[in-house]
Amino acid sequence: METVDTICAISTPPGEGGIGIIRISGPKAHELLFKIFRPAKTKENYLPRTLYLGKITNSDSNEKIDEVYGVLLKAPKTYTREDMAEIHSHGGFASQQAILSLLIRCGARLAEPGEFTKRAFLNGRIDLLQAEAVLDIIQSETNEELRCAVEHLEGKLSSKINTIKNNVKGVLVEIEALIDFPDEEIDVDMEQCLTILRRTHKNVEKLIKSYYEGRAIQHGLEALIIGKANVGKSSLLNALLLKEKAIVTPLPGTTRDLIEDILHIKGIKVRIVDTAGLRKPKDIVEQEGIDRVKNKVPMTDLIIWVLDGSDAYTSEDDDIYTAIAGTNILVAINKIDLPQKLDNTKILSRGLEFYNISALRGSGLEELKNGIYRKLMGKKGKRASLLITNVRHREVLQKVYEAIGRAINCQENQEPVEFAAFELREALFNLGEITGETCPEDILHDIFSRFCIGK
Ligand SMILES: Nc1nc2c(ncn2[C@@H]2O[C@H](COP(=O)(O)OP(=O)(O)OP(=O)(O)O)[C@@H](O)[C@H]2O)c(=O)[nH]1
Ligand SMILES: [Mg+2]
Repeated sequence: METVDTICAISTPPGEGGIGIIRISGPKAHELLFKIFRPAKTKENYLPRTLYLGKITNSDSNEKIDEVYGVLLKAPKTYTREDMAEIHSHGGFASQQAILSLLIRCGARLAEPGEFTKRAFLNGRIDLLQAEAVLDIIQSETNEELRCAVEHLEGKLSSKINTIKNNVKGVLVEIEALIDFPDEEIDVDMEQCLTILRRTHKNVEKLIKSYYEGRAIQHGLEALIIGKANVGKSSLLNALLLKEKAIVTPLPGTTRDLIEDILHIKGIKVRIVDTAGLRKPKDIVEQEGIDRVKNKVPMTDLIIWVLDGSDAYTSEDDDIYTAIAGTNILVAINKIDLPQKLDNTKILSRGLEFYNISALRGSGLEELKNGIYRKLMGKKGKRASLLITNVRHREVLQKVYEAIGRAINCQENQEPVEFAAFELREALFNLGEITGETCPEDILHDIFSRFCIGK
């Protein structure tokens, strides 16, 4: 892929910084650098990947703009596989803007969002999955998210997708031989083809299923703190967050609205939501608060049901259980620092997992957090080896899954092989969309426009 123009952009974040880096990529990258960069010591040959001290000067006015390092990077061993150059200037707004303006005046074009990475993709250095991983790395907030994105950038997911693609292609080649040479005695082991398809079908399914876990790592899951008034729900929220997010008072009915914040547990983001105590409402504000909680119950990922260990179990608690029964529940018995009055037979008989805590003293919270993690991530507590985190990948894989499934059916029902071949071609086309080989231009545009300028 030949790119004609040379692009430039400020690649470090806007604002004041120790240094700021301007990147240039394209056939004229080196020429443009030397139009504005005066090295302190001129050399006959400038080595690539070496920092040279010098000044950026406006050759028209001879005005000096900044003292910088200039770096040359030679194609094809660069991020974009094109000739590149970098200017490491002082990280001030005026200096960087002035350098950028000079470059543009000399013939460079301001890069579009993600255009450096797009060129790396178009020039075949990385596939589309890896390009998307670059964006995920930039946007990672937790270690687990980062680990997942780095794995994708390293090409682990690409290689998994390629294995699936090669298996489908292998079977398709066999079947197409039958279609192309119907009169010849071609020896195709249909049983073996079916075995390969069934195994591939399973592998695609596993990847699709990993999306839930992947999404949990990337976008977070929600846990709703629910219970009677005054049992210590807001105190629990504050204790988990280690800050006074919600108002706590000895008065029942303190919390009216939903109050939420993000908690990181073992690398996953959990949106913890404190709610109004569930009781007979005393006014319309409280009624509205309670309605909001009840509406949220069916949609949440986990309910943390808080009970007051220093108080008796009442019919109000039974009403709460009726409202949440059947959801993913974990019980926190709070106020264990006080003499205990709670009879927990109903908790035990319903087989609910419970933790004794004191939100006030901070005791039992680590165990509770581990419980929250396990409940959210399913019983296994150990993540799948490779995760899908991107909804685009999941949707395309779903199509692949269905197409392979239909191909298997055609074979099992001994329908004409043309039918299975049609489905497998469809699956291959979709797999190519994931890695970028057959990805339509508008989807590519969509993906790269989510990047920042300069990446
Ligand atoms: N001794 C003791 N008191 C606690 C504990 N947790 C909360 N409290 C007290 O219980 C009272 C109610 O606490 P909140 O956190 O406001 O209870 P809540 O469930 O949010 O109450 P509403 O918002 O009214 O539904 C406050 O006086 C807290 O200090 C605990 O672990 N031990
Ligand atoms: Mg409260």
